[in-house]
Amino acid sequence: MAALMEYSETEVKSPESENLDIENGGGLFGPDDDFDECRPFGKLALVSPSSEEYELLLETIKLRVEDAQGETIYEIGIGEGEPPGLQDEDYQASVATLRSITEALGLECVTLRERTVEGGTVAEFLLRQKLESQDFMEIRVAVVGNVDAGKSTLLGVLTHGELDNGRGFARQKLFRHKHEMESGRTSSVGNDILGFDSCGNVVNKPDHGHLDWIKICEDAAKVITFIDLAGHERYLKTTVFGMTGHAPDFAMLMIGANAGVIGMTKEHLGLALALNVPVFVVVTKVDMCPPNVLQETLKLLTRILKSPGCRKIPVIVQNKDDVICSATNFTTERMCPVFQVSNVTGENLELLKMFLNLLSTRVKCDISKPAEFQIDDTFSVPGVGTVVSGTLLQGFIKLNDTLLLGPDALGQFQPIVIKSIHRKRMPVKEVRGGQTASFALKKIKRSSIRKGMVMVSPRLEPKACWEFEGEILVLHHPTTISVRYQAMVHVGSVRQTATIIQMTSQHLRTGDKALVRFRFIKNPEYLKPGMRLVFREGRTKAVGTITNLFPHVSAVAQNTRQQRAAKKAQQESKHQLNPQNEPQKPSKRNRRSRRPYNDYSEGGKENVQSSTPNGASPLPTAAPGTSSTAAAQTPSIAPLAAAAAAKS
Ligand SMILES: Nc1nc2c(ncn2[C@@H]2O[C@H](COP(=O)(O)OP(=O)(O)OP(=O)(O)O)[C@@H](O)[C@H]2O)c(=O)[nH]1
Ligand SMILES: [Mg+2]
Repeated sequence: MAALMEYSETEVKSPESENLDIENGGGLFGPDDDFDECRPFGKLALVSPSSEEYELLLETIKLRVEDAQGETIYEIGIGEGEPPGLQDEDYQASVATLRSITEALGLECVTLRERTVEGGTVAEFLLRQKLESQDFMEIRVAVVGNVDAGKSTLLGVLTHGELDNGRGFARQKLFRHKHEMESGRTSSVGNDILGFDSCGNVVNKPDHGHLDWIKICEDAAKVITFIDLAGHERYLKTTVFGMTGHAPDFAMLMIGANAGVIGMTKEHLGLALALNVPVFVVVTKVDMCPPNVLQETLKLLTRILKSPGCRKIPVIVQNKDDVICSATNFTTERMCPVFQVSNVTGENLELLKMFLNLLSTRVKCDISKPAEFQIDDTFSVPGVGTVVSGTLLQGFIKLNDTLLLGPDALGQFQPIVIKSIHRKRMPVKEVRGGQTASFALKKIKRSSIRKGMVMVSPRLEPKACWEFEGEILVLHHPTTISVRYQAMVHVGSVRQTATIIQMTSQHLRTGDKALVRFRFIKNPEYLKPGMRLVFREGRTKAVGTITNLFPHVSAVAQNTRQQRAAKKAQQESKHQLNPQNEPQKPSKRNRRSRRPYNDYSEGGKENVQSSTPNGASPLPTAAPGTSSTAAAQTPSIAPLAAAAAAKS
């Protein structure tokens, strides 16, 4: 992620000079920031409120808890423009009022810390909704970092409560495949959960190394789902899918203290930044790292985080106070807490657990909107049938609901009934926006469902699209990107090769921005404007946002067997190569003789054919007197340019 990660030495201040004022949120918050909204009343507000004031306080706390999806951190003894601290009597009265309010609202009230300052006592309390045993808050944390950083090991240690031996003991519980066991390398998207009860205690109790997820979910008020990703470059495609398709709330970037910021570390950090996922860093293996090497690692990390490409404020977490401050201010996205732990000795793991317990959902999902569920995996369960798993992005789904599943290869959606619902292996009756779930579906074969499909409420009248427009920034490309360039597009759980069919610049180089129109090569997809996208192929990377969709016009046979056969016959008769932007897989024969994507020598150009669903050319019509081939070679960028100009 060159453009993102480039950092200039001159911009960077030494870590010592950046001694952050953690107590005051590291100087993060200007007067206009949300931070002040936390204290709309003076510091004496809770001392002896009138009944009106009491009602107002109750309403404010209720709103704050609802806003943060079920919990908030409340401070006592701090008021705007007043010196912090309450005298003992006032402090006790304030705590009593707070407890009475939390009781009335059905909240658990846990003291996080009490500090003595000049004006008296200041304290923070965690207010967390008491939930029924079936219900729990859910936070997803994607775990990224270079190979061997200790990602799977840390998750094994956190979720199973047993320390590692430094030789791969703890990670074994995380592996999904035999080859992962043998090589010790994660290659897929793994999952494990860590539950906290309403008082913040870990509820994971492994039984002979086995974790009972249902028991954890029943006992927990909050469940952290870790998405264990692969560090090896070879599995980057899967790691990007884990970051885009599993909708993480946070990214935990892991760095081996002795190895430092190497390999895929910057790549993964850049990915999290590009997707606007707040990052915190965990430096592992501090037990086996000489102090000077650890200092070097931290110094380089600090430098990278502060660089113009990242614009983060690193906070080295050393004690509980730092944890509370960084957790309270973490959602601002700019703050980046850095932990230093050992999976072998257990050093600082308690601080990390405390931080995880205080994380709260960053995205507010509207459950009043029509349901929209993105599928990230499919299974065939003996005795149950087809099961799909994924994230409910908005709305509400309950048992026996009928949703629309799609789009299929023709861009169509079919009604489907929800047979059963599971959240973290626990059978439930309903699932709300922001939660992950698995659904058993009636009368459908697993083979007809692919990752990237959605299940949505019929109220949405979903439309699939072959083409979409995105505003993209090229983070890295060795040469130039031009029209007809193909690469893998990741948007949510959609992962498919797409061709650039138009763009506002003739060529794009590293660091360039443009409005680009893409076309999927295989299937139409369900997308929405505003979604973040990653566009990559080898070392080429671009990120951006979807700005416009061009819906699939009609269900005219796009990829039917007959059409494929007809096209194949036509191609064979002409002994031509299959064009690169056809919305279908080339035949095996053509795949063998396929030329590189960027080989646009004459023969290739001549093969450009119309490929829109309704048979119209996806490119602008040729001006009178020019052949359609010529038009295809030099597509007009006028419509996009006009759109760009209008936008600016
Ligand atoms: N001494 C020591 N060894 C550790 C620590 N954490 C992990 N290890 C060891 O480091 C090795 C690599 O750990 P993994 O958990 O497999 O690393 P990973 O980041 O999951 O690697 P990939 O899945 O391949 O990306 C294992 O042998 C662990 O036992 C630690 O804190 N101290
Ligand atoms: Mg691993």
